[in-house]
Amino acid sequence: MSKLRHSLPRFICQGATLAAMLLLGAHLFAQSTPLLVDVDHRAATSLDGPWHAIIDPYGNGLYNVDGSINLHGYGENRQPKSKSDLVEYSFAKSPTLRVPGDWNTQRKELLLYEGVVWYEKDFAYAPKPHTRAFLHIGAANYRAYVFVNGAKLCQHEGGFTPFDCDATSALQSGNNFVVIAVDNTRLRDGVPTLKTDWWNYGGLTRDVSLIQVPEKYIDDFDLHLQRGSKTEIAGSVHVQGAGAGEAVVVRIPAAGIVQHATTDASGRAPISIHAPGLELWSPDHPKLYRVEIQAGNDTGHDTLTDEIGFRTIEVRGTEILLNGSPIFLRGVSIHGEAPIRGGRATSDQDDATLLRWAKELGVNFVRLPHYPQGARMMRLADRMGILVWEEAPVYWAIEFDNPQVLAKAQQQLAEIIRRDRDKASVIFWSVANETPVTPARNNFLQAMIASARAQDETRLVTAALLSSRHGNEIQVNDPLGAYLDVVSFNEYAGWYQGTPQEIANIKISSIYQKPLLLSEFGAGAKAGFHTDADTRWSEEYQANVYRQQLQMLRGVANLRGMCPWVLVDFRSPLRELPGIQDFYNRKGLISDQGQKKQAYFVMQKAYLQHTIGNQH
Ligand code: GCB
Repeated sequence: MSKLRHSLPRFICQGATLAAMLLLGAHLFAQSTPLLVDVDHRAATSLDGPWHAIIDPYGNGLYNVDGSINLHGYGENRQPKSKSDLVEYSFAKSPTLRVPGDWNTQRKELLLYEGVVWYEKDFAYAPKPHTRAFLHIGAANYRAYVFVNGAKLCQHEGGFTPFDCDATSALQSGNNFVVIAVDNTRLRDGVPTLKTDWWNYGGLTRDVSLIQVPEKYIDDFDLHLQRGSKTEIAGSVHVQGAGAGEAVVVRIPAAGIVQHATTDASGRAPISIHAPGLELWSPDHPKLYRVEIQAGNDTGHDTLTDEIGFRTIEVRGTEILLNGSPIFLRGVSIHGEAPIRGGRATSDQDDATLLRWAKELGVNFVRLPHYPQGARMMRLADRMGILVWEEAPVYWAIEFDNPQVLAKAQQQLAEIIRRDRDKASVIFWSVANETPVTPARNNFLQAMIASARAQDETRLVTAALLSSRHGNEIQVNDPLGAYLDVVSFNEYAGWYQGTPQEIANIKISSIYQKPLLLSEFGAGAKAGFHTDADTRWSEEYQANVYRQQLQMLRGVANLRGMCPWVLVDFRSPLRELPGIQDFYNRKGLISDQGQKKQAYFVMQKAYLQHTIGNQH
């Protein structure tokens, strides 16, 4: 047990039943903002680039003294009307911050800043009749309040998922301005909560754009191979604003598919396509099909295109099956941090470097912990043929007994499922990481699992569980395992527990007859620090932990995958040791500056030579 893990607070179930939590969560979620899917394939006006920014440490322009939102604060972007008019802020005179981007790494004095930052941008707009316009925000950490031309449009909580604000009625022909207040103050009842082992990067951290759609538009669709079938595509297309009888067409030209369907009273058209002869997507053959979806008719329609891979993922007994065949997941965990330059990953280039490093390591799988990363990452994984684990930010001990917190967690899970359901690479929804077992937590996570299954019947549901260690036994016995498809667990033998030499004697077992996945193991090392293998922080120590772990893992029955912690050193406020950590978690196989450590090569050899993962 690490020191961190010892400090996790204990929770007492306050009697919230599973059914009550499910109901309340669903109710609260129903009130959230709309969300367009496949936004990166829509024609959009990008609002990326420099935005004027006001640092507002006391939330002076956002909150009234009672904590409510001030609708007449900085969101109005006021200019003095006369020379005697008093206005105590000015966007025009404030310097800019880049969007997308965290504020922490753009100005030295903001590295540790937590609080409110205001963003403002002017843009031109020409309204078209019979259209709607949405402001699409890829992510804003952690709470965001959006104003257009002085009117508050929407707000959103959750730092890693996208949201849309309907700006149709607020926009005018010609010049417009948008103001977004972003507050990254950590909250006890937030998801995640107060303590995380990663940097609380604040700001508009992903792309922002303006999207025009017809009055009736495709806001959601889901097309996937039915579990276990290589020929039947199922799913639905939802047309917002449509009632019964709206025409929908799905085309997959390269497969010769043209499928007509009609919406029901709720605007949803069920899709069922017999598609023999599809080339299935896999890491060896990441085949993507261009899919065209059209709703409406000649007098008015909405068209969306996408690049979709078709594959199945299932569990049979203790095996994980990709397209019907057993697979071992040779993985690595990757935080959403930009290599070399640091800060939040924001570009295709950032993601490409990370996935290239992972691919060179020999992986067919990546775990993207502990929060959803940008959609660019999943697109790239789709193209590169890398399987992906995505995770909701339910980390350590959040307020499991608080139904509002469940609603927040379910909302973020729903947003990410909706965004990434069209990505073949994504095979897991992970509902949590290292959550101490209590009745309240069990109820909470069962509700999360039920949500994931209700929204996506094809992917596997998992969670990174804590394991319990008694002497040389590590047992995976968390009661949540009964509800998961794949039982994943973290263990740090040789780092938080015992010495590397003791690892050889450890036996890992699970009480479940299900696939086991080691979602974390590892050790810290400062790149370039070389000495003997008994000295902490040396590359030799870390490499030794890897050698011993690999040896032990070869003997674990039902092990179907593993994700060393972690590909690259990442910033963390918990890691302070001067000269070694300097606010970086040093468990990377690669340093934050791109230096490969000895352990990288130990792991690479095992993956490339397949000396791990043969225990079928
Ligand atoms: C864990 C956590 C991860 C930490 C890691 C560590 O168990 O899941 O977020 O960063 O250990 O380095 O201690």
